[in-house]
Amino acid sequence: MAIEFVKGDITKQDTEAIANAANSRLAGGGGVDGAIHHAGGAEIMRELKEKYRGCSTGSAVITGGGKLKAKYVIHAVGPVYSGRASDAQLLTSAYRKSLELCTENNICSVAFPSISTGAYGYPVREAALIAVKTVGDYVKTHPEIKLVRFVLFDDETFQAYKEVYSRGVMVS
Ligand code: AR6
Repeated sequence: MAIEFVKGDITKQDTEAIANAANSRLAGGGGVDGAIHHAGGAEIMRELKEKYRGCSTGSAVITGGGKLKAKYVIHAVGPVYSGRASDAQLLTSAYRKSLELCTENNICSVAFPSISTGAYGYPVREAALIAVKTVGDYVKTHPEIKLVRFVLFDDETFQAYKEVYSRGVMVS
């Protein structure tokens, strides 16, 4: 099992699935969401509209990957940061549900962006702690997941995730 951290663009990843930082209307938008729909083509939105009527915050749904290298896209909906305790629960649950979808669909490798830390305003270090801990906890009991790669877009986010990981936060 490997957890990797790379600085880069999630749309270019060759993992079996990539996760999207979506909104609860599954309507597309800016940031990672815009980049994924742009690179993956209209097929992804078509499938979303056909199969789902939105997705609650803290949950996730799955579609094919369209023109992406990844075979699947997991559309995870993180919380808009509010400063309340529920933020952490909802962010944890968005990662956890995404990982459960991997297990259910026999997906062994998945790439995640830093969910909620762009337009949704979640402080990066707090979000990194949650992301790395939730992934670490899940893979401990789910050996079917062989690779989780965090793909971080900017230097500050990349450094925050690496630092959290190197401090051993995932070893609980
Ligand atoms: N690859 C990897 N990371 C990226 C990419 C990319 N191509 N592009 C941006 N990021 P955001 P959120 C980083 O705003 O906060 C959308 O409009 C970005 O720098 O994409 O969960 C949706 O439709 C940041 O570090 O997601 C929702 O309405 C991180 O990805 C809303 O934004 C997340 O930023 C979701 O907001």
